Amino acid sequence: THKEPGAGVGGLDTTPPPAAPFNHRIVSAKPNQIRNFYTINWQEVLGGGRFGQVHKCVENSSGLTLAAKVIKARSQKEKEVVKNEIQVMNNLDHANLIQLYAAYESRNDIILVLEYVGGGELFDRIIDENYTLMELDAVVFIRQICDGLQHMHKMSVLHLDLKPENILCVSRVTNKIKIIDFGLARIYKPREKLRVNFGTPEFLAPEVINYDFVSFNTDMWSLGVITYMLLSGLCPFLGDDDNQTLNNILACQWNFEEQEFVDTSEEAKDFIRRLLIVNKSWRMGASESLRHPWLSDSALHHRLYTKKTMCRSRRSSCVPTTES
Ligand code: PIT
Repeated sequence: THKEPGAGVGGLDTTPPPAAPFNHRIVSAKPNQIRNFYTINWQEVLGGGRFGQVHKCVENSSGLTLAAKVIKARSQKEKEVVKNEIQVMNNLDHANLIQLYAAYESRNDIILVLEYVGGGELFDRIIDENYTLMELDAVVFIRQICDGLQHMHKMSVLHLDLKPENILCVSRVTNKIKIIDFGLARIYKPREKLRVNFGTPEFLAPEVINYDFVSFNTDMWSLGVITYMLLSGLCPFLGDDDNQTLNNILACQWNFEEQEFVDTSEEAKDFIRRLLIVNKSWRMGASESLRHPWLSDSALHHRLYTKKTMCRSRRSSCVPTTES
């Protein structure tokens, strides 16, 4: 069969995922009724997030398949939060970042019409017993997350809620991904502190727990946690309860002692060690991460390809907390 350029034998597939089937758009929330323009499939739920469900939908005029995220927002204050999300997405034109197509505002909610991606959450791949995840797959996933983060950070945007649930696979057969959920994202303001609801503490950076300044490298901590989870199926800081988890994070208490890491390359471990650091200014940035040998050394990638180093555990001890 025909091979894509960049996907040579034993080489790393570095081709970007398919772009959205529309040009980047500057969106504002329209007061029109969405059902005059789109047919939303209320039966088909693509995923749930903190603020509502995502459904498959079709634009009537073009036949384009899209995704509609319904966000409950009654008060003016709640609506402003969603409009911030729209503003952030207006700045982000990149194949690894889900694209916004339109937005509709009504009395009780704002509906975001988004690029459709049908491969499910990366989280489900981590825990899927039937899917053999290799270290080289993790390289391919993490590279793309870094590419997306590099673009966001270049545009001065912080994501601040990176976790495997917010990484979508383009399809079940390729390792292409797109980052979603910009509900907590914001333009970087030096000295800004962040108050977030402690829904899933496993992914929080120490500076977020401490209510200290957040920065680009706050996202890089999350990247370290995701990398650790992809390679092992384990959660680096998970304790017996939320309190213990938070303590583990603040004490930066984590290790590679689990048997899941026996075959993991030294480069992969070094990559994680340079991200899971309490002092955020010592962590690698997105561009630096892309230059790290684990993501850039083709000889290493060839070795991983021939050795077929598996990410050993298929089961994650990070059970997602059901979100309201
Ligand atoms: C899809 C498929 C899917 C989920 C989404 C899109 C969600 C996207 C999304 C959610 C957000 C946001 C931006 C994008 O701010 O399963 O095509 O909360």
